[in-house]
Amino acid sequence: MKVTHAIFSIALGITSVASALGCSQPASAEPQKAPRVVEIMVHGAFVPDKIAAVEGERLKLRLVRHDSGGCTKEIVFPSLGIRKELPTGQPVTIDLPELKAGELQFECGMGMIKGTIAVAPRK
Ligand SMILES: [Cu+2]
Repeated sequence: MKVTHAIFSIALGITSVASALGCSQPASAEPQKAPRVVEIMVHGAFVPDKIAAVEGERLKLRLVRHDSGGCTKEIVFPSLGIRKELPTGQPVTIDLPELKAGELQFECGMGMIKGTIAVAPRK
């Protein structure tokens, strides 16, 4: 009898743990789409240097620099006030804010190498 009771308690315990885990997912009021990951290779240039996007989209840029020249050691988004160092061989991610329609420029720290994110207006 005692054993039966113990087993029942354990079973009950497992059930409540399982249901607690099931509820641990945060209930978001407005489900946001995960940002789109765009890989950019940096090797004396940004490859690709033209990226197409749509208004309201969120991008996560993943940059890997392969060269070690001074020019590409930084990436700058002048209009967003973003400046990031690009250590050679180390992936760097940049989360961009929701994109506005138009052309978003990015460049190296000296403004010599450039790239563009062309953001098409949403219909
Ligand atoms: Cu440069």
